[in-house]
Order: sequence, then structure tokens, then C-alpha cells
Amino acid sequence: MTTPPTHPLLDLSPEVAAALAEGRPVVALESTIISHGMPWPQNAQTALAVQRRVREHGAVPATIAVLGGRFKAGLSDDEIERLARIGPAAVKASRRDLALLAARRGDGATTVAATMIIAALAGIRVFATGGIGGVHRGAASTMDISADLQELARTPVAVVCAGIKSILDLGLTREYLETHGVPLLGWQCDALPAFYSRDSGHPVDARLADAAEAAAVMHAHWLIGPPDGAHGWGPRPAAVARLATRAAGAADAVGAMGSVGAADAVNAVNAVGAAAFGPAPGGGLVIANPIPLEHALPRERVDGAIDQALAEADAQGIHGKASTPFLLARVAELTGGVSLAANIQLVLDNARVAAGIAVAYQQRLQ
Ligand code: PSU
Ligand code: MN
Repeated sequence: MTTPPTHPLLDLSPEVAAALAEGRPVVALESTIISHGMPWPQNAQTALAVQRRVREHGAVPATIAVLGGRFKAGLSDDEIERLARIGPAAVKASRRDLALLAARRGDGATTVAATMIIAALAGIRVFATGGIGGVHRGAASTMDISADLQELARTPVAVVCAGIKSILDLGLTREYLETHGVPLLGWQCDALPAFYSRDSGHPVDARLADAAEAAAVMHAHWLIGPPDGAHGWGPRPAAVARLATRAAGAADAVGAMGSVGAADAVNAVNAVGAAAFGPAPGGGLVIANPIPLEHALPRERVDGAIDQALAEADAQGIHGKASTPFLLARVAELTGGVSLAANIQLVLDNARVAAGIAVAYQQRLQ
């Protein structure tokens, strides 16, 4: 088996590189949640605890950031602590920032969008976070729509989150995802969770029963999605190499006999696709996992803080990339420690669910 070249901008930690090469499950983790999503020192503690949770559930964590212009998948504890200490002074890096950071050898904490890009370049298909960006309230006039949504439309990564925070317009966010063909799936739930609370009053597209079903949907989504050779520069998983070998066998059979069984034909088509394009072309999926019941906050408790934070942002003319971090920080201040504690618990639970899905997806590829 020849190992394809890794991407020129990508650095995998030795642990992540080994896991990917051996076809073991890996879960990507973002770093804007560390720098801009939580205060020091809870941000560093949470980032490390999330990594432990991923390991406890059978996968290898790959925390992602840009350091010295390099796209890092897998950070050391020291690198995580450095980002956590810098906090909001770190560059919040979304898709449009990546090329500049690379060219100028800068450091950046990656948003959901940028983390998806780097995960996909590495060949990582599952990603756990807290909340994704979305369509902001008032977007009809501000046009403030998170680049996370466009990334979900184009980049083949399943994002496990606690739904969508109600600083955003949940109805419009659902419409946007629908337009762009992004499945919005509930993890053992029918209602779209709203981050601190388990039910936003909006539905998901479908309920997932378990990790095997999530893996089956991901697999099918990426068989349907248009092939894109740019994704998957990481070490080629052994499973893909095996599929390619099977495809070669099936092709030989066609040559020798002039015909082939249906199962072999399907395997051959899948394997040729997988071998040529990496295992997973197509766009992303959202898997929304409600905050554990015992940590959920009543909606009324958070709504007042959100309304006040939105009014303050408006009065202070806060917009663009500053908007989401401002709202997150203000809601956290206004609700005291309660929302931060809930935030930590939901991220940990998303890490558990994502690890299970990564294990099931990898088994599916074998
Ligand atoms: N929502 C949260 N917590 C977060 C974020 C969003 O509940 O930490 C962060 C994520 O990194 C997300 C980013 O990708 O904010 C979205 O920023 P923007 O709306 O500027 O795209
Ligand atoms: Mn925005």
C-alpha cells in the first residue's frame, strides 16, 4: 500500500497520524470554543476533559488549530493551554482566515467551519463541539449567517453538537440547512435541541436510534455526495486500502468471466470511489444531541439573558466575527456560573456520542 502525500499545510500529531493510518476512530475537536467560547481556566480544563471523554469511549481526539501557519490536527496539552490563556485575544479563524494565517505563519483558534476543513483534509469524518454557528436573528437585514453553515454544505464531516443556541434564529437556520442539503439529525430525540435546553420547539429532520444508524446515514450521504478529490489528505485508512484491493479483485473477476455478482459490483463501485477520492466525498451532517436532562436549564432562565445580550450588541454596534463571541460571553456573565456549567456538561456529552459514532463508522468501513 502506498501512503498518499499528506496535505502541504497539514501537521498530524503522531498519535492522530497512527490512528488514521491504522483505520482507528478519530474525533475532531475545535479550538474557538477554547479561546472564545469559555473563560480561563475552565476552557483549558474542559478541552482536556473532552479529550479524555473521547478516549474513554474508544476514539482518539484530534484538537484542531492553526499554529505558526500550520494546520494542526492533534495538539499537545501545552498548546491547548496556550490557546486557552490567550483567550479572546487569539485570532478566531473561520474559512476566510485560513489562507492568510498560512501565508503569514499566524496562529488561529478554529471555528466549526475551519475545524471541518482541517478535519476533512486529514480524513477525519466525525467532529464534536458545543454549538454551531447559524443564521443570526435579524439576518434579513444584517446578512449575518455563520460560515459554519456554508461549510456544512460542502465539507464531508459529521458535526455532533447540542443543537443551536437561541442567540440565533433557529427557524431560519433550519431553512438554510435544508436549502443546502445538510441533514439535521436528532441523537435519540425528535426535537431540535437549543443548547442549554433540550427542546427548541423546532423539529429535526429525523431521529437517530444509535451509533450504527448514524454511521449508516453518514456512509450513504457520502456515497451520494459529489466526489471531491481535495478531501482526505491524511494517511489512507487501512479499510480503504482493503476496499481498493477488493475492487481490483472484482475488476479481475469481470475481466475473467465477463460478469460479476451484484454485491461485488456494488463493492467495486464503492471501493473505486473510495480509493480515488478518499472515503467520504460530499457535504456535512449535523447530529444534535440534547444536553443531559440533569444539566438542562429552563428556557425562560436563558431567554432573558439572550434578549439582553442581543440588545446590548445592537446598541454597541457589534457585528461580524465579534458578534458570536460577544453574545456567548454576555449570556455567560448574565446567567452567572449556571450557563457555563451547563455548557461544559453538554460538550462532554457530545464527545461521548461522537466517539461512539466514530467507532461505528470505522466498523462500517471495515
Ligand atoms: N456557538 C456556541 N459556542 C461556540 C460557538 C458557537 O454555542 O463556541 C463558536 C464556534 O466556534 C462556532 C463559532 O463555529 O462560534 C461561530 O462563529 P460565527 O457566528 O462568527 O461564524
Ligand atoms: Mn457572523
